[in-house]
Amino acid sequence: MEDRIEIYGRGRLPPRLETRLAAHFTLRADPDPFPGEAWLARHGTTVRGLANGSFAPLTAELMDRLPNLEIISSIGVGYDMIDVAAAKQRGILVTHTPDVLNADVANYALLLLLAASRDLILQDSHVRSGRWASDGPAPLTHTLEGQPIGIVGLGRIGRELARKLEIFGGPILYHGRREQPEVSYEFCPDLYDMVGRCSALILCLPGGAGTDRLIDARALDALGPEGILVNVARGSVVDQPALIAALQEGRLGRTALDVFDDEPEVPQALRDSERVILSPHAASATVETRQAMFDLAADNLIAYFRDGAAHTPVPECRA
Ligand code: NAP
Ligand code: 8YV
Repeated sequence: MEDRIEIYGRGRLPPRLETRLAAHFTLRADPDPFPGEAWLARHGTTVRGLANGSFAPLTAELMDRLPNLEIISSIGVGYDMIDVAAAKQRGILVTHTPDVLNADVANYALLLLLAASRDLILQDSHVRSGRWASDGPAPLTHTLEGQPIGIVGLGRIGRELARKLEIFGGPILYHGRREQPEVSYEFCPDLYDMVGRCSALILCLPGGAGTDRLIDARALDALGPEGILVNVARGSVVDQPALIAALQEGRLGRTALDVFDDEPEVPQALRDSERVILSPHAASATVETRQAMFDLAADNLIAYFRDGAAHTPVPECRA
């Protein structure tokens, strides 16, 4: 029965996922995340599942063109690009890939923090450019040892990161919508108060309407001219123009960014700044973790159509 079910492969799906899906379903792939009329006319009414390999918005309008859609399986833990309320209204289940990427994303946040605090990119260019030989050593940097570090969003990834940050021996503070009594880190209900006490701030919270521009000019000023901002969450949680202004005016020390407002576009001002480390949304991008994400995305579709229940629905879609 399974092999007659049609799955819409939205965006560029990795070969591993395509192969898994093709073994169980009829795959109707379209690399363009906004399918054209010809594709919709051929497949729009027959696809029952969707494997989402795109960061482009998945809107109510698109769902309306897929009237027999039952499940959207997203590759990744963040699902701010999917209109989950619209999906729920239409009886469509949304799943994501939590947990399997916690360690690698936390490791990457740590890597970005260390690289920013020790000016790793500048040290590298100091050697390559010959300035080491001509001018002597690069300027001194600042230590992370004993420094207070703040995390916004102490969830699955944030907690894994906090555990890793313990090696520096400084206080670990966190901000979120609620205190988590089971952890030993200090809860700070006031974001600005916490940021003002930290040498570095790491963002691990979801994107979307509830967190849009949470890190604004006031928060950046509270972090200050020696402060470091690391973002592995979503570009939308930071006021990007305010971030650029704070860097240009010397009101913020360093930033290391894996995510941006309008990916893959990155403003020239960020590209030009020596106090910025840039990364192309790569925090989960190891062979091992991506395989685990692709497999979980496939398993959600397989389990749903075989057993009627997926492994990892998003919280809004849990019974
Ligand atoms: P999670 O377990 O749901 O944790 C998210 C945390 O954010 C929760 O602890 C939540 O705490 C907090 N939060 C939610 N809304 C908030 C708000 N308005 N203000 C402050 N804190 C808020 O999610 P996760 O699995 O750790 O993933 C977190 C995010 O990381 C994803 O949604 C995604 O955007 C991003 N991510 C990025 C990459 C990458 O490649 N760069 C990879 C994976 C994930 P409270 O409920 O207490 O507020
Ligand atoms: C991407 C991420 O999903 O999980 C998330 O929320 O942002 C990343 O892991 C991944 O790059 C897309 O496949």
